[in-house]
Amino acid sequence: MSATPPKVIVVLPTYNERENIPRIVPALFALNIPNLHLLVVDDNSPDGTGQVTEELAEEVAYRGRINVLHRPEKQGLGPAYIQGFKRALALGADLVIQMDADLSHQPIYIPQLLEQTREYNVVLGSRYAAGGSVDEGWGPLRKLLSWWANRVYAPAILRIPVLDATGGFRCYRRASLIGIDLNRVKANGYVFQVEMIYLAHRLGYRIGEVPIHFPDRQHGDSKMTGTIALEAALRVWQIKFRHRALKSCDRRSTEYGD
Ligand SMILES: Nc1nc2c(ncn2[C@@H]2O[C@H](COP(=O)(O)OP(=O)(O)O)[C@@H](O)[C@H]2O)c(=O)[nH]1
Ligand SMILES: [Mg+2]
Repeated sequence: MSATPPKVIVVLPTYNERENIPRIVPALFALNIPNLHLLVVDDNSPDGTGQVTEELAEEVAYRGRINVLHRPEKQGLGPAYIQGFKRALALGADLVIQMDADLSHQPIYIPQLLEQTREYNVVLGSRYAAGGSVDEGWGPLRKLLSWWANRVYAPAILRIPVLDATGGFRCYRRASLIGIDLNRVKANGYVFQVEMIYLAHRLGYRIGEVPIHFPDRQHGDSKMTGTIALEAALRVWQIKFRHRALKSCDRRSTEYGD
């Protein structure tokens, strides 16, 4: 008799990713990870991503393993993730993976992320850990800014021992997603990732990093702009002042209601 493997749910936020969904879905299930499920969180993408995903979910190979959470409109990454994480927990996830739909986060790293959850409560796919890298096409300025934001700016202000605080390729153990208390998270844009990792650190969770290569998306458009990046940089201070007094004893202990 073998024990049931942990239930793994990949939460994938999408906005106009109709070309990428039919690429990432087979790549995820080709990993052959037992008990792996997918939850797509679509903000009513005008390009019909939600519908494309529903059709894939009906295919025999994936039936019963793909859920789609349809949100009425584009409300930013933070609220999409929070609703998606709560749904994943309600569906019984033991481990929750978050990643972008555009294949910049390559499914091949998922086994390593899962493996590291034996030791860590939260595991990051890390572009800036030793052995990690970003797309060869990035110009020197973009490379420098991203490296500086992740390796210098965010760790210095927040005092977190993390080399890729803005990355969105992660795996959380169930207990840490509850303990963090998602109702504390206020960020709705890209700084959401930073707020989550700061909360995890303040609450005493162990954070591990797996080096990844991060290629640029080949299909569809990035929603990132210079203004968004600047706003995120300033909001790091807000995050610090909001949560700096938290300690391990402030972990949430009860499940979320629906
Ligand atoms: N549901 C939802 N997904 C979003 C939103 N904004 C971005 N995304 C998705 O989040 C992921 C990361 O966005 P992307 O534009 O690739 O950001 P970049 O990688 O920083 O350029 C992709 O899968 C997007 O489709 C949003 O407002 N709502
Ligand atoms: Mg992207």
